[in-house]
Amino acid sequence: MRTQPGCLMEPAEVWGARWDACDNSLSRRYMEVACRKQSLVILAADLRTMSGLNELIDQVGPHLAALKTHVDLVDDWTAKGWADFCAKASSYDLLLFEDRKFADIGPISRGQMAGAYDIRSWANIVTAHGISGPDIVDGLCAGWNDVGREGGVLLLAQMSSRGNLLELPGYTDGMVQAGISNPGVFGFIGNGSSPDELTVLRKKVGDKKLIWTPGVNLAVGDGEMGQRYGNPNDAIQAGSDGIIVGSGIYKSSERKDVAKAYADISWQALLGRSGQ
Ligand code: S5P
Repeated sequence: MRTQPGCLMEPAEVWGARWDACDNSLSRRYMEVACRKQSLVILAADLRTMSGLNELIDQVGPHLAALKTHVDLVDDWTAKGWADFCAKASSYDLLLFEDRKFADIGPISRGQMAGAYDIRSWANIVTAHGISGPDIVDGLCAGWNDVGREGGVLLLAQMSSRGNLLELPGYTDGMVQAGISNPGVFGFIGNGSSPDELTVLRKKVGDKKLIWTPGVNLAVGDGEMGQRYGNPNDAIQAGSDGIIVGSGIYKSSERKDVAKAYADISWQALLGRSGQ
């Protein structure tokens, strides 16, 4: 197998069983990007102006593996401004992940991939809740198919926020069962604030799907309005394949250095894991 440019190790060697078992083409793309960038950091770019977003990505883009957006947060959104921003993200070798948290029935979710934001045309990955049943994944994939593209769905199996109802008995199991055999499922969202919960989720999921985790910050503990944070190294060690970090990076006065610190921690944790 060919070594990725800039990567000193083969993705298969670094990712081990995850690389061999994954059944969604984007999952391998992500694992390759992570090796090239030596980072498992997905930036939650939760800023509300296009200039702020562009400045942020220029500051930290080299240290990221993917970019997570909330397109409906942006006050001065325009189609042209967004297209330029997506092109900039691609120039930093980043997969684009719109955290839309779709939740409706399949046909409506398909339509919501279009609309004013036309998510299907630029996002590689989207999030979805499984509350409406497993067909939402097919609806979202049909949305990409409508414009001749392919993408992957991240199903929310756990959440990082206090008191969330995904903690009710049976929900996480149901979500994993619904998604584990669907090739349109890129992976699952797990609770980055709890290594114990992540260990349990990884056992349920096995190696076939990725787990990405929000609720990660170097300052562990309670955040604003019910958010909870765990340590990035602990999350990767417990089985997360990507740490979603927002305010831990964009609220820092040293964004570049902090992004690099998260990248280094995540990469070293992955290397430690593959050596186990
Ligand atoms: O359970 C979740 C799922 C998600 S996708 N908890 C979360 O916080 N998120 C998202 O991760 C949330 O929408 C936000 O964009 C990001 C966390 O941001 P931070 O500033 O707390 O790191």
